Amino acid sequence: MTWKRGAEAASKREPSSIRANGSASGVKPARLTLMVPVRVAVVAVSVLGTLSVAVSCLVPPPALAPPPRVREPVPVTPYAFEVPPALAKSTLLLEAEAGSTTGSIPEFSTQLYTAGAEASGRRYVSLAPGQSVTWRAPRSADSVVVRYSYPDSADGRGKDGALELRVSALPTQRLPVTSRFSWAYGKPAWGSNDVWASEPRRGSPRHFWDESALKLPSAFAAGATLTLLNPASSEQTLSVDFIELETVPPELTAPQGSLSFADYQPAADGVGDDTAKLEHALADAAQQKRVLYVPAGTYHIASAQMNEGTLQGAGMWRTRFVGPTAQLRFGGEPVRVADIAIFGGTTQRDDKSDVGNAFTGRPGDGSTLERIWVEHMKCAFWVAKAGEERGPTRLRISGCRFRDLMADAVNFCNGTTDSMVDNTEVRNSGDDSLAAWSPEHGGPAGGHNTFAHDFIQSPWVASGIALYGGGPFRVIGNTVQDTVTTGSGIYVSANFGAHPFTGAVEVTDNVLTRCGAHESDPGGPTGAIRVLASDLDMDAEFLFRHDTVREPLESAVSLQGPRRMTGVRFEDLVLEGVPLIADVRPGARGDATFGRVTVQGEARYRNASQFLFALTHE
Ligand SMILES: [Ca+2]
Repeated sequence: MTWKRGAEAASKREPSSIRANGSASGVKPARLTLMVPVRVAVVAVSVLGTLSVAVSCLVPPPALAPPPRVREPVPVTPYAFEVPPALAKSTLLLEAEAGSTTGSIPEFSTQLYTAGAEASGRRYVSLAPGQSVTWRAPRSADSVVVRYSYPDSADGRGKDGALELRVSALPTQRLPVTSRFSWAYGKPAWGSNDVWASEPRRGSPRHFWDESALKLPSAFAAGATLTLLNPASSEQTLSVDFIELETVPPELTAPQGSLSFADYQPAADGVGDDTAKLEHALADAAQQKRVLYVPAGTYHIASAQMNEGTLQGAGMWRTRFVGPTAQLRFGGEPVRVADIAIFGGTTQRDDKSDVGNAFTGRPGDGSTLERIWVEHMKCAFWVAKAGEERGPTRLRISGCRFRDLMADAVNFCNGTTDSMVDNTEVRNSGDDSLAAWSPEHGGPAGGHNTFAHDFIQSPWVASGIALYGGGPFRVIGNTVQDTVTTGSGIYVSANFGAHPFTGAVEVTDNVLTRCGAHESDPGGPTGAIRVLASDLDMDAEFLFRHDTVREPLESAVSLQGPRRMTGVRFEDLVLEGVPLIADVRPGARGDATFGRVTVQGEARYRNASQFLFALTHE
């Protein structure tokens, strides 16, 4: 989320025990009288901590806890999109720590402000000059992506270097690396035009990692040896998180009857500005009702207007738009954009501007973004502008990869409805990877939105998938790994000035590995799944079904108030390496039910708000 945490969010109702208990909101005196001993009791439970919690698992909820509400079935309203099947991943990821290395491998760590906390698997390889890491390729490929951390310059502006890649008989390949797009410092100033400091002296380093992609001159076979070397001539010790192998799909040729961007004689060298020519070509193609085909090449653009029609590239490895402000700006009519990459140059997070987002504006109803690779931007797509544009309906984002961002990858905002992100990879986003936020100031609530079969890794701030009001929603078959801070794998939250939740929120068949956070905002440890009723009561159908939680940083599930939540149900949870199944935070109100939890090893429930919260496990 970009500016919801800023001035906008700060002006909203701050969750406080005074307000929650009614003394600031005109609740009848009789209720106040009741609340006084309850508040004392909650404090006592908090002090007693684990011991009191263990007892709470063995006895029925105290008489003061409200019984779970018997709910009427929620009417089922059809979604515009069927949930598609999960597509096979085209990439194979090999962790550096699983290779053989002449370097060193730091211990597993989730300690904030360390590179380990933000690494895949929380481990990586550190390579001094002359050191290397080697893998045996389990399959053939002709391209690599390496996730690395390169030391920042003393002035924070960043510096460049290179790794060497040696693959079987191929000539040694040079893989450029840089620290320009990673590294953020200090306390974030949410909502400002410069959220993170780039000055290393501010301390508290974050966002250590970046990626470098390289297409090789030819393929290597399964069993080939891949060695990544920090050259002896380097003066830097750097870190490698993983290498990813992929066979680049064949070049897509021009669709029959299409208009070719080549006819507009673009510079296509990544240097000369092609913005005006692209806008011209897009307008011509739309007017002629033809597809605009953009051949393989690198095109330097700024913000380019695309009002309607289709932009078809030759493939996300082949047709690449670049530039510090590279962007496609939509104008309200339906669009289709497919098989391109947009690589920006965003090094700071500006919460007051949509410059630095790969896509902006409002696409028309029924628009699609397919197989698009976005890197080094603020957001891939923050949909529509609050107060100016209502989000579209039936927007589908499919088969994309959004990596190395300063904020959310996708936010279905401002009343976006009946839309879906599916089979999309998000890595290293600087805020929620995929979110649906329905701010009251942004118009009507959004709903009937779906996140399905997405693969999310290492958001360096916030959550993998986050829902903020509105509904109904489906969150189905997604994978989230390695959240770091103020975040969960899946977060369902009534805050940030959102509309109330309505309808059914179905969270099904997701796998959350090493998710949650040791601390969060609002405070406290955070579960791999988090339900937060901080600003509004949550009175809808929240059904979590057959989700798998592995090795969370804290608990599998955390439930937090101070507003009331009802209708929260977990069924068929599968838990591995989870000592704490549910963590009901002090002051939480409402109820939740856990049915058929499968646990490997010992696990327990903790209810630190047992006088206000009914926790039932069947
Ligand atoms: Ca790793």
